[in-house]
Amino acid sequence: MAKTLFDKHVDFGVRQANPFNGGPPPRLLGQSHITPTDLFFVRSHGDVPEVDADSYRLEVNGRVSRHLSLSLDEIKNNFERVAVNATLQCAGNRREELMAVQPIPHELPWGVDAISHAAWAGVRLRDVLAVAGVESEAALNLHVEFGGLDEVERLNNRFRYGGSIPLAKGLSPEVILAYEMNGEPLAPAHGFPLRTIVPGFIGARSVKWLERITVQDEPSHNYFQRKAYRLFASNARADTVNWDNGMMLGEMNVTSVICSHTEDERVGAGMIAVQGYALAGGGREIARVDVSSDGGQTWMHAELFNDTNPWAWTLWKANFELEPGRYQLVVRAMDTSANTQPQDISQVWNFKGYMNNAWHRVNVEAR
Ligand SMILES: Nc1nc2c(c(=O)[nH]1)N[C@H]1C(S)=C(S)[C@@H](COP(=O)(O)O)O[C@H]1N2
Ligand SMILES: [Mo]
Repeated sequence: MAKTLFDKHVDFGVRQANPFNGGPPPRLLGQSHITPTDLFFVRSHGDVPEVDADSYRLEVNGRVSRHLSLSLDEIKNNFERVAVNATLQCAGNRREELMAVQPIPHELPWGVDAISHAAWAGVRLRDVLAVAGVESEAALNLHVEFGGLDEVERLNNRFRYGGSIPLAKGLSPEVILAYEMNGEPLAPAHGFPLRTIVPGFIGARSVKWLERITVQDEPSHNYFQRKAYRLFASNARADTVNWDNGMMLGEMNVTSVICSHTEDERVGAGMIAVQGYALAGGGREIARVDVSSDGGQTWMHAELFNDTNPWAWTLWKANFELEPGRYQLVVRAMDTSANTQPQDISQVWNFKGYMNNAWHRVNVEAR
């Protein structure tokens, strides 16, 4: 089949060519539990760096008792290979809906497409840290920073992409340094030759083109940890913001989305199948998905498709019998901690446009 930039599917929705960003058409996204690599969304803040696998080295430093410098072969041969199926979602997923509430300049208007699910394989971060002399007793209040090889320009500075997670999360077995995605070496756009996968956290912490791991006392001082990917109150604005007041984002919140239908779509009257995805953050799972065809006045339970993996999204489906007329389809989910989604999108607006998990609504007309 024909391919486009970076070997993506012909129907891949390119949102920006430089740096390359895009996602799959929602209808295709909701169809398979594993997102094929050529449809998997791409979120890159800088250009894709060209990395020579033969001379590549991963540095491990900071509060470790042994500094490491590992080649790709050493990583593959000296550590146990583990497989983790995990969903990545950008904190900016569904920003487009927030932008309709109030403009959010200079940010990508993601629809429901900044999310995908893959079968990753690599080595556990904690196994690498153990060789560097970091044990779980060290975890209290420490952080592990990931540095990427790609360069970004923000606020008149050029620097490399980076971010961090609490070391306690980093020592958890699901956090891996991945060299494989869906059975193949990582594609250049997805972080070749090595990236972190931090299941349950916002996508920003799954750092691509990983060159450095640093154990340290504080969260990363990188722009993407200290300014971007923070959640601010709804009255904060870009020009007056005190960046320290934002909440550093880590675990995702519970969300659900309709993928089978788009706004103002016309459908044939009769039986329609409404489908989509739901995702819980942290190690939580989706407990229930409710779907409505009357704007949220009455609800039915969707059928759930999941492989009982807490790091994976849940696909769902609900059938409705529609007479000719106008309908508002709505979905909302509940996770295993009984967290639910806010009803009103204006409640979740923030000037960076992150973490929109309001009820997802799609208006359709049946004829
Ligand atoms: N080095 C590096 N890592 C990065 C990014 C980046 O720009 N540079 N983007 C992050 C963000 S914001 C997201 S949502 C995920 C997206 O991963 P994907 O492009 O494989 O879908 O990568 C993260 N890792
Ligand atoms: Mo992101």
